[in-house]
Amino acid sequence: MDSNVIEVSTQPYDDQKPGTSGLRKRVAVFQQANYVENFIQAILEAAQRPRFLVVGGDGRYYSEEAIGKIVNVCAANQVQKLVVPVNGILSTPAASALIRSLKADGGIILTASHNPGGPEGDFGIKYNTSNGGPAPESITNKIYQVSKQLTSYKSLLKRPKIELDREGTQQVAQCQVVVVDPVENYLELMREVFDFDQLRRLFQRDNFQMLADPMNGVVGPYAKRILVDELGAPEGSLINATPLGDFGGKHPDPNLTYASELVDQVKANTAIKFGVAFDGDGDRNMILGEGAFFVTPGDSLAVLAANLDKIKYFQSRPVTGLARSFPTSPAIDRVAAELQVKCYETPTGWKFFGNLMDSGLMCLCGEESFGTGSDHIREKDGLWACLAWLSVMASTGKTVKQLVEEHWHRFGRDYFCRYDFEECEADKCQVMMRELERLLAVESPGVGVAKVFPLVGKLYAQGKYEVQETGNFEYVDPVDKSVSSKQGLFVRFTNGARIIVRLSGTGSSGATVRLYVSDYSQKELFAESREYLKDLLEIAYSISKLPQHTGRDQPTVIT
Ligand code: VG1
Ligand code: CO
Repeated sequence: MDSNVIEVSTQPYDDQKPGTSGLRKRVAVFQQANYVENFIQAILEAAQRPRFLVVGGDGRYYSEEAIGKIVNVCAANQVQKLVVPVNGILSTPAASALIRSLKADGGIILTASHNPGGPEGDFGIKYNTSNGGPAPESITNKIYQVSKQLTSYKSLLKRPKIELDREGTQQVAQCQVVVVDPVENYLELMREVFDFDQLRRLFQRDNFQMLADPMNGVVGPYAKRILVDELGAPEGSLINATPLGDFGGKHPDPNLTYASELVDQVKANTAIKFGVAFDGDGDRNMILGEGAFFVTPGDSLAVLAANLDKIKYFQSRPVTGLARSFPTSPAIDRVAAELQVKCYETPTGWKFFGNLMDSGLMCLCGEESFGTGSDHIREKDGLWACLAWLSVMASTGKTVKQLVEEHWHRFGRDYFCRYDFEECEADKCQVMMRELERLLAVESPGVGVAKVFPLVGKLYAQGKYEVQETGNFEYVDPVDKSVSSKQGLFVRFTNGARIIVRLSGTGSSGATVRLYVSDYSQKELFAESREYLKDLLEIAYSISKLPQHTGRDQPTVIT
């Protein structure tokens, strides 16, 4: 072994199991002795010793310390090249783009996405593979296995100090650390995907103004460079555009609750025709029209799917297929049917889209959790969604509201609502899920004996809803045939309405229950969403006994 490298003995931690999108915990957890080093050692071993990695993140509190530790462990493990953005700040989509364009073996992304940051907040580490996408379950499971058995990690004898405040190359033992501009590569990609001249003309129109809110997350510098410097939006088009380690004390989650500053400003100023907010690491987006007209993520995805011909990137390639996560509203399925392409239904989490894209089966996908993206990279992409909407508006001359309402007239409307019950007691949620599983996804009592589904055929809300099917969602990856089971308990009704209950895999303390309901109408297009879904929400409460189990009868966040 290299005389500069030592083995540091360590105790394994038993909680380093990556969730929906990497390992996310309170900062204090990551600050424990060797916690970061152990996890990085486990990644490098599980990912079969990558040689060239991109390392960066949303700039949240503890990022710089973590990057120092990562450089040390990587250099000691014979990683030969690390590309790090200035100040370690790199949006998740930009990281995906950079891994792909540099042909790196993968990337280590430091983010807890939309979770609050700061000393009391969350931190996170996620591994992405050479396609630029989150590591599949086969790798994340292995990381967890390795982490539980780890007795030592490799370190340089002399822990390195690296300068992240400017571009340049530094040598750390055998490893070359290259500090790069965080935006440049991503900007180049956006230039290929969108018609920047067309977007510039949109910003020159007298009657067009937009407001973008990066919520003090990583998107600030990207929005400034692309929207303002390149496309000519006035400086005042951005709020909260400086990345802050604690997001200014805010919860950087772009929804109607946490992005209320944007909502209020767009509502108050009718000159603003388009509003958009991004999450901490820049992969989520919320779209608003004039008067803060809210576009649900499911509708946003469907409208974009129906308008892909307005986006330069898609003008030279066929629409191969579409996809959405299981709980996402089926609005996009109706567009797929019209385009005569398949719409894949995957479990929650972007990692399930990668194989479909890599195999050319699908090129546009999204999740109900404000995630939209295409196969230009392998992560969801907030700024891409913003530029995609602007392109559709520029090309059609229509407002956000017109685009959405015309879509409903054409395809019918999918009403969707998600209730989040955050930080519930974990034990009680486990009991609820177990009981619900017994009711909805009964195991067969024995070989050759048919399963019994007690709710099937039952009528609810004076016969308005009849249960057609219940179960726990299971996904077989069409490419590698891997099976992911228990991805969400569901009740499907004969009219297509659905109720889904699952536990979040991104929280850092307690348990978060997510309840999703959706229904569809071809005739009633303008009802208030929660009103339209009132009966279903009541049915969901009564079947799941959620209030009795969790002691909550009101969600913390409604989408
Ligand atoms: C949530 C969302 C999921 C999303 C994930 C990561 O997961 O529901 O759709 O992919 O966050 O998003 P969960 O397990 O808490 O429901 V992000 O912006 O953190 O990368
Ligand atoms: Co995110």
